[in-house]
Amino acid sequence: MTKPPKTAQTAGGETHQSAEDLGVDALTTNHGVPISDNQNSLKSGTRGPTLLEDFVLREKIFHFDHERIPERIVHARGSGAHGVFEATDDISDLSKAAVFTKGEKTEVFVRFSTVAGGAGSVDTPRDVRGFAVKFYTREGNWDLVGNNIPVFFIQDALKFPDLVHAVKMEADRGYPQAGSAHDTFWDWASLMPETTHMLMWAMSDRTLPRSFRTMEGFGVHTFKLVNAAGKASFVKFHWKPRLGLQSTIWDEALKLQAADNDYHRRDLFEAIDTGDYPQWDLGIQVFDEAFANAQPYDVLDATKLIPEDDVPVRLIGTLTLNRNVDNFFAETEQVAFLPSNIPPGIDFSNDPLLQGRLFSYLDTQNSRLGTTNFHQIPINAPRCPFGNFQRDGKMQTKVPKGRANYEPNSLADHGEDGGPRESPAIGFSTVNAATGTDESGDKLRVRSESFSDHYSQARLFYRSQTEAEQAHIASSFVFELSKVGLLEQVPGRMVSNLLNVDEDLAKRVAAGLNIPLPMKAPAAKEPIDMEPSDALSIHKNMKATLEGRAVGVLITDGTDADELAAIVEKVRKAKGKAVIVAPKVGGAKLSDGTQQKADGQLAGTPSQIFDAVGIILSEDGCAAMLKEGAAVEFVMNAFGHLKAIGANDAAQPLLDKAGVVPDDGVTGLDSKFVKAAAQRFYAREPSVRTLA
Ligand code: HDE
Repeated sequence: MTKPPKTAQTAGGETHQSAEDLGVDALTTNHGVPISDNQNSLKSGTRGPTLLEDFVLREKIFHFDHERIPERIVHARGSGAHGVFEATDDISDLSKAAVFTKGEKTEVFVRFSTVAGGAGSVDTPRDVRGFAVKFYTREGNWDLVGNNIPVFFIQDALKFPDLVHAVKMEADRGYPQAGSAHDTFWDWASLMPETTHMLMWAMSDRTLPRSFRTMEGFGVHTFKLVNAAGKASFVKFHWKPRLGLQSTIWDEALKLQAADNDYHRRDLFEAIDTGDYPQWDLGIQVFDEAFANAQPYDVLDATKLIPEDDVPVRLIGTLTLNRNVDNFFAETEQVAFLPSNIPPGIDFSNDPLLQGRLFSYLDTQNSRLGTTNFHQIPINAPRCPFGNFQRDGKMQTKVPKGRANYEPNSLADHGEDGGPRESPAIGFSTVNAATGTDESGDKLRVRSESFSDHYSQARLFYRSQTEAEQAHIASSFVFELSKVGLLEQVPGRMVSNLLNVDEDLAKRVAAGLNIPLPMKAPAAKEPIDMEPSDALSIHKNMKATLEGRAVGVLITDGTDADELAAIVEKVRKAKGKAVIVAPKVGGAKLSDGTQQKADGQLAGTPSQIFDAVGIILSEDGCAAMLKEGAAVEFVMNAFGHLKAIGANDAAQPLLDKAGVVPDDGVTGLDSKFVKAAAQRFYAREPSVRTLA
């Protein structure tokens, strides 16, 4: 809070007391004038009109009226956190960037986001997640502005506004607020075969992450690393979550929207707040031009990935998020990521999507943050010294001294400060290595022939999934295309594209929609079969650990105190979080007469927010729960969402009423439960819902 000046002597010699002298933090106007009354506006008489003279009122309302800034055109809803990146491997042979010096610790700020929804939308729609990292390196900021999917919908930046218009709420009706299950998205996507690969990812459980902490991140584009000798290599960046991959399933994601709109934001904040710091390893796939030229796809095409089996991911550092923001607006809202922020040692490739981004982000910050001086906002300012001759502009907060605002200058010859100078030895210089593309310089509005295969990698993705994952993909296409209302031509057109990916998938989707199988769409280039890759599956990259997972334990009056204590201890020992749920938040009276407080009230703490549930009831408690819809749903949804259920004998009638059928995931409260709680039981799924 701004403090008014200290005690001062007036010309007449009397002393004025400041608020500080009175031992209070004075509330002042923005210009430092102490405010005596923050409850009442200035009126003419006790019941008269408010006076224009009231500068306290006017300033307060004026500022309030302008508290909001335009939300991001995409990725409006996000959650951010501070952290540190530590380089753990020596890659000086590949890059001279200081951020990669083994042992170097660099401060970072990370913002995760959904793409289509507005800032106030929900956390769990089916949507791509942004994974943007700002490294405040000692050679300037490096912003790796990626997503949780390694490829993108389009190949050329010119199509981005069309993609975004099609996926965001429809222009006339203003809905849906988030998510792609509507006419205009599928109309556009089905007319754009290059979207097919990313659509496979979007329709998979990748777009339903369990937590930001359990998703991968990708730089998407091919970048370059440049070493001290100026030698360039191609590189793809990956973030690998230490907790392994985990996703929810669609019914659960839908129910999470009802249970907690802030599910991911809360999860991230609470994890950091309790010292359970999320971590990712930074991985690189490095390759040279000879490799690039030998692939059946173009490494400059952002709709293509490089299979990890072809170029293994090498881990070179660790990201730890260890501090929540102090203020959401000042930090998470005002952070401005720029893919064009890049330090010496890293460089761009000619990916036409990346090239377009280099302009867009700088431009958008001006309309969002209102000034070209947005880099001076604390969350955006480099941590290393920085300076140049750019001057003035709105919201200029720096007060440069002297006359040096141009370059070259000879002011130093005159004993004045001449200002900073360019430094060829350490400064960023664009690497001139060939990139395998036509760089003849002819002006051509074309798409390279090498970008024309839209289906091989979509097929690769589908065929790399487990059976359960394939069923989820087919079912998502059915769900989304079933939401296409007025444009009857769209679902068939989409299925005709899918016939190029995999005939079985196309048939499943057509059957799920109950439409005839259309003719295969002509492909610009016939797809080829690529070797399936385990890295593309979530299920093959999950970790059977309770770390980062939460177990909801339902109790009632009469619950056995020892049984409860034992299960809480087991979960805690396995590094999980036990959350006690009871009909009343004040808790329940346990068998030993003690009052056990609850972490959540049953009606507001449904099982979809947990990874597994324990049900520990007394006989009377169970009888009461049989008449409690929220208790029946607690169990029924845990079962339907393929989670482990550990229950004591007295809870059996509730399990029966909820339709629980014994399987490996339904256990007693022994250590079998703790093991089961770290998994999902996908084999159960065909018995609880019809999948395409
Ligand atoms: Fe973005 N994107 N994007 N994007 N993007 C924005 O920048 C844009 C693309 C991504 O947490 C905007 O500051 C164009 C790919 C993330 O603040 C905007 C193109 C990838 C974020 C913009 C793309 C991304 C954004 C909106 C095609 C993954 C959120 C506000 C050429 C590699 C960053 C803003 C944050 C945000 C433009 C394509 C990721 C409008 C023109 C590909 C994670 O400038």
